[in-house]
Amino acid sequence: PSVVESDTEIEKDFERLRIMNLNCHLAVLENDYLYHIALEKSERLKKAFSDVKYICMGGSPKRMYQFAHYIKEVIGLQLPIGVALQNISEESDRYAMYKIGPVISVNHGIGCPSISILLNELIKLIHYAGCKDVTFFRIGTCGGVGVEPGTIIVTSEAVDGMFRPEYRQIVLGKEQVRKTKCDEDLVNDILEIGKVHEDKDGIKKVISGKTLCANDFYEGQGRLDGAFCEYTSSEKMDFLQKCKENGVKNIEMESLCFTGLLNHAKIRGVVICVALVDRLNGDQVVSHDLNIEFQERPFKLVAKYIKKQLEKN
Ligand code: R2B
Ligand code: URA
Repeated sequence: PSVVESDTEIEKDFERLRIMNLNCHLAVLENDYLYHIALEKSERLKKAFSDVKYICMGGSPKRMYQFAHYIKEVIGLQLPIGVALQNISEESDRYAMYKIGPVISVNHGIGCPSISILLNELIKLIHYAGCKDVTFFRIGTCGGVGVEPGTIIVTSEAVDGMFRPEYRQIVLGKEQVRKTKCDEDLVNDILEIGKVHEDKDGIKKVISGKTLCANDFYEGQGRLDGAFCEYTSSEKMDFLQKCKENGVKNIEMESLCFTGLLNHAKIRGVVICVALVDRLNGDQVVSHDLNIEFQERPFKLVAKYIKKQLEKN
């Protein structure tokens, strides 16, 4: 291409980035290695990922491998004979990522720093690949607040430990604040699917409410069973009661960053978590078969949504 043409391309790219509140420096970055997912800005990347519409994220690599297989069956995607689902990011050994037609299934690890790195690289990936109208899902687990274990909570808004609906990050010595609402239409669509399929197809109760996002599993979530605890059992219960009064239905560890970054980039996203425990009744999460069945519930809900959307288009 002539210099004039490529200058125009850079200008267009700059404008696209600016509109999405993304980093305009990316427009002039010749090489970009997405280190933690082991992918590189290239024509090859564009070809391989331009059809992506849904990015499903969850904590554990094993669960997201299972989700990849599950969604493959639900949307009826056929792989060529002898070809298995491959972990695209195997080389990085940080995240495990699978592509199933227009769907990406990827694990984000635990906590905001871990999901933040992945979101940065995925947002760059969909920008470089020129993907349109991408929807992000976090399908995870949580502790419920006054909800029965097995209930699915669709986050309306994420709040921090002070009940502020804000994702705060220190950038260059200053606090940067981003809003943390989930996409309202998307929340309602998911709730509607929940209503239609309640008690059928392995989907049980689906509710919506605020999600408290903590930076820790133990003290950060007011547990009495961590290595550290400098509060009483009744102080813990007072706090959980306060959560309830503030409309908090569940506690987990990534929703602030997930909603904060996606909102800022004007990308649609929703957090859907299954409660493994009701924190009003205890702290211990035990691993048992029922837990595995619980963890499949958000899969089923999201798969139904994706299938329905694909059938529409
Ligand atoms: C839910 O479960 C994990 C902690 O056990 C964490 O990633 C979360 O948000
Ligand atoms: N994940 C959390 O962060 N908290 C819980 O109580 C359960 C799962």
